[in-house]
Amino acid sequence: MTRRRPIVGPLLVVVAMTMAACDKRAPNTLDPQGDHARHIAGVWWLMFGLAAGVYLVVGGLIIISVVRGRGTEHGRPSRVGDNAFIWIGGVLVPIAILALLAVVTVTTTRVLDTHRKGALAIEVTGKRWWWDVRYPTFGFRTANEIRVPVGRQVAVTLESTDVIHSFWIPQLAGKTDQIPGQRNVLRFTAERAGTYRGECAEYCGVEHAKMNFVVLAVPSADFDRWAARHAQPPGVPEDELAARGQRVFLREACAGCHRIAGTPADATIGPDLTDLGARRSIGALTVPNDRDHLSAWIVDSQAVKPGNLMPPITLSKADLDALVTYLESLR
Ligand code: HEC
Ligand SMILES: [Cu+2]
Repeated sequence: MTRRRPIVGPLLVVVAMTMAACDKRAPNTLDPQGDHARHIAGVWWLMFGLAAGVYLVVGGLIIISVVRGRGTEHGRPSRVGDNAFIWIGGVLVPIAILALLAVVTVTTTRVLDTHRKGALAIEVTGKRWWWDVRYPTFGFRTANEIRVPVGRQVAVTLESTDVIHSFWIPQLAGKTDQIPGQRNVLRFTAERAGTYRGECAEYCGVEHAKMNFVVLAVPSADFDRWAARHAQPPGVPEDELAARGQRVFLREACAGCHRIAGTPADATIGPDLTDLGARRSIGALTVPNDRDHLSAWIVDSQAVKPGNLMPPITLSKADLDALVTYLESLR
């Protein structure tokens, strides 16, 4: 009985993986919601089908040889010549399968690169360890949340200013490297509205695992409304506390690293905070964006995301309170 145990572990892993694949919330490459990911999933299924076919044929032949093999000991001649077997099974069939896959891969790659008319340009720069997002047509930038219109192609220009990152939205598009000094363009169309999780898919340093983002695919009209609103810088805060928070922001080191449109703060070392209040998370999906997490982040982001490039900042309780009120009012 004890000898069977070793199989339990691997079996549990397979069951867990199957369940994870069925979980709609998980970013699943086999649940494509965009043209790019759909084409890739198609190639995957073809490869899987061919591999499964080869497996079954080879497995079947092994079983036949085991069952019938003993008969040949008594001198009965083999019915299939050894040479024909090797030429067909070992040379022709593999060549045919690999040739088919090569053609399908090259054709798919070309389809993925097709530029459609009216595509929306977005520029995403990978940073240690967050994503700078710019909409050149509208002239604004944001971070870690990429809004795209459903049914319209987006052409995402991918760059990096430090190390190599890789941009991956499993349900919408395949991985594309972000390499310093090179611009790669990724084109995809979201087919259905939804929130899709994205990941950095290239190990890039200590906080690689906390370098995530979301793509919010919204109906075209909603996107246009959002874009028009975000093209306007936020006004002067009316609220007394928020106004004090703005003074704190401009007085402290914050303005040396961050940008808030419509204010003198114009640095790009850290994420643009112009629409911070509208963001769902802080620290590239590390913690939810609410007052408590934001305060904790400002005081000591190193405790939240160790090794990230924002230093701890000492503020009085009143200043911190005002600052958080100001930042949460930005949307
Ligand atoms: C030395 C540069 C630097 C200074 C100074 C700095 N930050 Fe940051 N900040 C960063 C970097 C880099 C990140 C991105 C961290 C990450 O996610 O890896 C960041 C992230 C943030 C975020 C999260 C944004 C998001 O969308 O994830 C907030 C909010 C923030 N900073 C506010 C502040 C405030 C307020 C101050 C001043 C009290 C400040 N920062 C000072 C560099 C800086
Ligand atoms: Cu990365």
